[in-house]
Amino acid sequence: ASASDWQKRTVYQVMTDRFALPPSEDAQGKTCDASAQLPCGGTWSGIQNHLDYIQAMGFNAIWISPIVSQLQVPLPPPADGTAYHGYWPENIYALNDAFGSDSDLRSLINAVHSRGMYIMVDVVVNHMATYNTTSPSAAPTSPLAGISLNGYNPFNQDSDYHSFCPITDYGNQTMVEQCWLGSAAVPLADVNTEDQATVDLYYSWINTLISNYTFDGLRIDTVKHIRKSFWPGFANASSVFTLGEVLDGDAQYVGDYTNYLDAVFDYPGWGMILQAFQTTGGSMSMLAQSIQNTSTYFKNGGFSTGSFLENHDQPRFPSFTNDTGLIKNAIAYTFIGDGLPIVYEGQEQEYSGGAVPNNREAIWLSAYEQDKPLFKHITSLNMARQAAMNGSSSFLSTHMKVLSTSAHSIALAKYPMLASLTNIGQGSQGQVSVSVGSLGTGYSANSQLVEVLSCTEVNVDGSGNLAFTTQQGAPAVFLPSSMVNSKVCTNL
Ligand code: ABC
Ligand code: CA
Repeated sequence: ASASDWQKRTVYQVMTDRFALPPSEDAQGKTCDASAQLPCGGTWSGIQNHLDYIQAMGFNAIWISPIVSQLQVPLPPPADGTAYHGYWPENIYALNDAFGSDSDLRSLINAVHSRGMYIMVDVVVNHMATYNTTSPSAAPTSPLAGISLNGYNPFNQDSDYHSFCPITDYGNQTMVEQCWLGSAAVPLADVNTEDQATVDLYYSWINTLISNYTFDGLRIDTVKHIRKSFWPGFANASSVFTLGEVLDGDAQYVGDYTNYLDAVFDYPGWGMILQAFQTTGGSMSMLAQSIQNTSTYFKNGGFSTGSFLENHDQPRFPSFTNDTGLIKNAIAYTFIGDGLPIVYEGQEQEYSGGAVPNNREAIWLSAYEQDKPLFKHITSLNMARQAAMNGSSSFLSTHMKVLSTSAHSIALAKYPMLASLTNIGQGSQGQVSVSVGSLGTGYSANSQLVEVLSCTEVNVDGSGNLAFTTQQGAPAVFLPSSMVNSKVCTNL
């Protein structure tokens, strides 16, 4: 599937080891202590068995953890833990048998496709993970000292890697690209992607992987750690939508990568969402500025981004605040903009784990409860986005605009959707006051709207003013009444 196919979707991020146990073990109430960094037993068959849960929230795409065979470390594990997450490749031509068999994976992909959903696979091509047997407490001093490449496929020679050097200065781009991530105990041996044979090998690997399994898209790990000129050929060889991870807060730095891949995660915007909604003192004008930066520095502005509030690498949002007003606003932000909305498993359950590894709680511990407030909130946002898309053919090609900001609120329009977000907090009522007529939002005086999160009807007055009061610091998302069906609001 292409970038424009994906633009119509919303994505649920599945961390395979933590989402669902295989059907035979599902009811056994197995525990999972995220802090132990050990495999908890989630599998591809588990995901397949719980697609209803994901679809019930309105998602029509999933992103799964990397699928290839992983480095095994001795137990008890080193400080970095084990490869339960899938980001420690050792053999890129074999599947990770902890997640199931080849036929389990194919069965999952078929099940996803038969529901009309897409599946995105995560891939790691910057490094192979290694275990330093000689001095796991000290940094390696020479290339691959203490490391055996027995069993690696491919890249089982020292010469397949850049010479060892740790990344110590993220401001030095050559170092970022050619030195090594990871720790002394588990160095992530940096593949020599300057070598043309290695480049060709990766291009052919991704081409085969995609055609063999019919994945619809790629989440690409560690994009800033390989030279930019590597990426267009890789993306072409995959022939599907590419969404890259460039972990940096600078919009200009991150945005340039959209000239090499279809899209990148909106890490700069994420930082601004955090500052805006983490407390009742966040700045709305800084958030507005970041929207401006996205339009300046990203190819097609926000259209070339993946929009997220949480992922498996960052502390969960409710670890910063338990104010449900703030949490709902921050989640809403990811659904009303130009980027591809992505929700990390567990957000719907209001999981609140802090930094890695505590942000990787098993979802089965929630019993896949569908009555939770955030499960319903996310469902409403998915339904509203779908209704906007169905209601107006221009929704997907219209850039979100900032209408106004005030101390505690920001009004945003992406016709036919109009939103007002606030960081006033759950203890307060919010006053929405927007003049719609003069702003090119597509609304006019006397329009009949529905605020779709509370399912309340509201009319724009004769002079084009929209006034609305939100309760408990909630966000407000409006659509024209004519577009609101019973999937969005059962009472209407
Ligand atoms: C494990 C343990 C951790 C332990 C670590 C040493 O070992 O879990 O508790 O601290 C995988 C696993 C991790 C594992 C690592 C290392 O491998 O998931 O659990 O950590 O073994 C991607 C993936 C990530 C994955 C890998 C490796 C890469 O999403 O899940 O990790 O395949 C860098 C990379 C980024 C990478 C990330 C983990 O490391 O660039 O691709 N993520 C600065 C740098 C970033 C850097 C980041 C690290 O620090 O600029 O490049 O990310 O925290 C902002 C700034 C940013 C700044 C941040 C901290 O602040 O703008 O620039 O980022 O404001
Ligand atoms: Ca590299």
